Amino acid sequence: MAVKILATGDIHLGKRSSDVPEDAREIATKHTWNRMVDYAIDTGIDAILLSGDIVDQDNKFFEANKALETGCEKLNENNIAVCMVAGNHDHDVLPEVIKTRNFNNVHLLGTNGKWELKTLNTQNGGIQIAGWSFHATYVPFNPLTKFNLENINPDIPAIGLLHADYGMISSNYAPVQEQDFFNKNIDMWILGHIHKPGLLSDTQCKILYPGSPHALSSKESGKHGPLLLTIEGKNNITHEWLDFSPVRYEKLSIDTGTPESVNDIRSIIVTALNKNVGNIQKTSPNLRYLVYDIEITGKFREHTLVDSLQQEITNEAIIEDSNLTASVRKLHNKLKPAGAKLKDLAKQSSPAGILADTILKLENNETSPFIEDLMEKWKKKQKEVISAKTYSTLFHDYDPDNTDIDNEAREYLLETCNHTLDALLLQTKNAQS
Ligand SMILES: [Mn+2]
Repeated sequence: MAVKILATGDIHLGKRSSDVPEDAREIATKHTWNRMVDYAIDTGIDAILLSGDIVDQDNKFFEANKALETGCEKLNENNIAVCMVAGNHDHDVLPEVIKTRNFNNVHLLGTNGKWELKTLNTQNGGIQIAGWSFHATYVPFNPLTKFNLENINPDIPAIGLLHADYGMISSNYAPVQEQDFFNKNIDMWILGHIHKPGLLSDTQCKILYPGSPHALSSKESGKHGPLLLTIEGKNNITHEWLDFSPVRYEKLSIDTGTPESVNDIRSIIVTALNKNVGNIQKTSPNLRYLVYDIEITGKFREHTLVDSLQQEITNEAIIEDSNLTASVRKLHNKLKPAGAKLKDLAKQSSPAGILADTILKLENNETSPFIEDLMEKWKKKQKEVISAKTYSTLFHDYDPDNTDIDNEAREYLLETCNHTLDALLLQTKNAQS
């Protein structure tokens, strides 16, 4: 029989998904943790592996601790082993939780800055788990340079657990690179820290980010859930992602063509949304909330009219049935002014000409002193807003390390330039007529 394992990281127990109704029970990350525990018991999983940031020490501490403790208790009673390492968000609290109850089957590996190896003898075969835990919020060095486990049995499958910033030369969160994982006698590495799931390498050994099993914000788009590993032997470990997150964030780009009216745009959006929701529902029947970031492209006469549509569409749920609520978090207006010949306009030195030139440059990822100046101003303002006490609750999830600020600035500028050019051309037209 094969050894079956559930692996995940970054559950951030205590947190809730953003941009969904506050009162919904499923939006708390403990919901997905509980589901993992039940799934493990119901389907005969041999072990659960957790790669750090399981608990979020800044959020609902007691809820988080209780959920982890109750889950571990159930797993322990059912003889399902749990191996975990700590990350930057739970280096403090994880050892506390583990110490208080001291379950036989629950192991926190690699505390005190030392790599640790644990052999699990499951009823379906033995596996070795190597792990290293964060001991502080910041780990500005590569923990793999300290890897010194020499007692790994080369005949038994071995899995490594590490919270780390993959592909980085320098980082405050354990910078590691592909080759650092090689020649360690480990068959598969399960990493934590980055919430986007993915297979990072499959050359010498498999390296994976399971990602957050419960999508927390629009930055974590697409399918999210724990990894199911099936281990038939050292060179035969397969993985698949289970679709567990009750919340899913999606990005959707809709080409509206050359719509005649705002009503046209609205109906094109609703049709596209319905189709997309239908497709996702087919593969994810347990999904409860679907939150969209939509961008619309095409050519339209009166840009300003789209403002009210933006408000309207983001204000209420678009689809709401007993199982699923679909809503739009943001509608990015990427419509271009209809009738404006940007290349011709860009040759003029008029305000409209400067705007047209700026739009073309932003679209082609080029820059100019004007764009640089605007970007600097935008970034400065953005910083002020984010650090302002008044807005602190709005930005408590804001992670500057995980935000492409230049890209955000450019997108904002492009939208605003199109908007302004459209208004300007409309004014000129009205003045002439
Ligand atoms: Mn982390």
